[in-house]
Amino acid sequence: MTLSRHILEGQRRHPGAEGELSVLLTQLAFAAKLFAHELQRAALSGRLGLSGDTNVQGEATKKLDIFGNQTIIDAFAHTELVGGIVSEEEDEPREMACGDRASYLLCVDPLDGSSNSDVNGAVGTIFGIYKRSGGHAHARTGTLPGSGREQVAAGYVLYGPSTVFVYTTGDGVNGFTLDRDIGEFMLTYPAMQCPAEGRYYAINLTAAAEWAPAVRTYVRSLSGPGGRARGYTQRYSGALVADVHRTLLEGGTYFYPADRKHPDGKLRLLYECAPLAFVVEQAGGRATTGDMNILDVPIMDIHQRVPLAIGSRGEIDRFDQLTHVKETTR
Ligand code: AFP
Repeated sequence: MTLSRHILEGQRRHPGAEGELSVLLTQLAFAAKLFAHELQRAALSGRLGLSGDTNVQGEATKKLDIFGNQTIIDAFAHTELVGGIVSEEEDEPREMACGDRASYLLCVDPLDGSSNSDVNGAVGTIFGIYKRSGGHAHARTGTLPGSGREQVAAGYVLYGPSTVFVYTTGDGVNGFTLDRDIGEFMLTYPAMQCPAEGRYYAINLTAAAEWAPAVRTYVRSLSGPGGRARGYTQRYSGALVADVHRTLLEGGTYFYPADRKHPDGKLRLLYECAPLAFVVEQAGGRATTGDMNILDVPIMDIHQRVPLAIGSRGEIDRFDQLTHVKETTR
């Protein structure tokens, strides 16, 4: 089963569909193939290292950040598929030429985990897709969506030993591995289900002293000798996509809580947390800020940050019980 056929069969289950979302997803897969090819060659073609610029969030950008961003933009130029692109690498939504007639808004982190790129570690691309809504806050992007619940599709690409494309359109989650010999993504992870419990937890412990007490208590319950006795073990790759992919397949949790340096959390809602929350929820897991479901967080700004705990339902439920907070929606 190729990705293209899978997308087409999904489209046929929606009789009113005009096929634009299908082409959009196929273009994302095309961009992923280009990016995978470039990542493989980056050390040889001189594309490793810093670009010399900083992005809107004050982070030093890598040459590959810029390549990844441009690859996505080029994949949608003149397609009339997306009115605009919200990207980690763009200060403002990038309005697309000929985007006036487009039906969709694309939110993307082209290169997640860029610090891994110089050491040949796993990196990713994350995407969330919304129907363009009325209003003209931005001519081609429309007004911002209300929350991540409005996503019509989302997914990620993991560039590791192999390249894996995982997506949902709200009808379950499926994963595809790139067969480089034939240039096609093939279905290798059908109907992905996040186990209800898991023994892996992924977290950067260096800011532990600055977390809210409930977060500290929960992580201590996983990380001390008691946690080890119950089979918990830590994995942290430095790339959200890689850690969430493991969590999806094997269960467990990924956390990035608020700390002094990141009072609202570090990760971005529109192109990191909300897309992954949609995927994980569709696979039976959950994602929370600690006091509300990530998919219900009102979107106020394109580069908005939120604290994130994401993964197995049982683990996230336990985390919520500890934080004594009730979610509005589960
Ligand atoms: P970039 O997308 O800017 O490379 O950031 C990576 C990331 O957002 C996420 O993928 C990692 O899990 C997290 O940051 C790592 O951050 P720390 O280095 O603070 O643990």
